[in-house]
Amino acid sequence: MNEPVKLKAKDYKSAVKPIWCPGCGHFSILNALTKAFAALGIAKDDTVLVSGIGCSSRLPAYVDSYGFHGVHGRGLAIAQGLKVARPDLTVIAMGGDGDGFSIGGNHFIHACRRNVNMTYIAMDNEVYGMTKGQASPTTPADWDHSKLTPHGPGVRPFKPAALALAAGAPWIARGYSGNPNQIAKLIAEAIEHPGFSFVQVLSQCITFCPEQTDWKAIVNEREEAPLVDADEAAQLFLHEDGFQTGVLYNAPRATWPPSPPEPQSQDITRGFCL
Ligand SMILES: Cc1ncc(C[n+]2csc(CCOP(=O)(O)OP(=O)(O)O)c2C)c(N)n1
Ligand code: SF4
Repeated sequence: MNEPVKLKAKDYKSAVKPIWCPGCGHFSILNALTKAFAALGIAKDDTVLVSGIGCSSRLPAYVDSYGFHGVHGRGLAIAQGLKVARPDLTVIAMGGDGDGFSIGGNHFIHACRRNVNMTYIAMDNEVYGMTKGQASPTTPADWDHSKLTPHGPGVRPFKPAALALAAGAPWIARGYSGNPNQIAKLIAEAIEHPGFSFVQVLSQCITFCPEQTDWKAIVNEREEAPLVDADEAAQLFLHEDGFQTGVLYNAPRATWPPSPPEPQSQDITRGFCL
């Protein structure tokens, strides 16, 4: 990481005021991200936030760093390319569950597999908020609030942590928008992790899923240390309820691209007849 700077969380906010609905969970993630930046002393000029499209993907506009509001589902592709070209930068991609697990699902699994040294924050409200409340890949099968799926989508929701693990993600965490201090810690750890770090944040959409205020009673902080064994993590991610928070899995592995080999000193006399 580059030389730390001394700034307060509020110094990382841009002049653009968020247009999220009052009570939207995404506010917490914005606050947590700027807190994490202040804690790590992140230099604004060395930081790039990349997003797709959605309410969540508006976030880079609200932070005073470099930003790229990309194309729906393609934030991770842009972010990985950027990090490979400019490994000196702190690169963070973000977006919603629709953006990341539906149209961007392919990029998500390959980003986990590739393991470029960057962070991805999935702002998961289990719904397409921006387009007025359709079911997403993480919507419960019986969620019957949308006219498009009056009896619920009827399809088993994705388990993002299990998917990330199966695809090879070396570092997996989960936060909740009701606990911004915890999200700030998770994001700071994610940035410091030497590889692809995936933070799923359960972020309530108060407008289309007001019932998500009930999450407060269900979410629980995992007390155990992060798992390092992939088999144990698979057991956890396949069988848990999806509401445990904290760093859940931490098993660093070689990043991509591999470091170029050190230049070898060459014996220039070889091959010459002296
Ligand atoms: C290629 C393309 N397809 C569809 C859309 C329409 N669209 C915009 S945002 C969005 C879903 C956003 O949902 P999510 O990513 O979960 O974020 P949220 O708004 O809930 O934060 C969709 C389908 C689009 N902009 N581009
Ligand atoms: S529609 Fe939902 S996700 Fe979008 S700003 Fe409003 S509360 Fe947030």
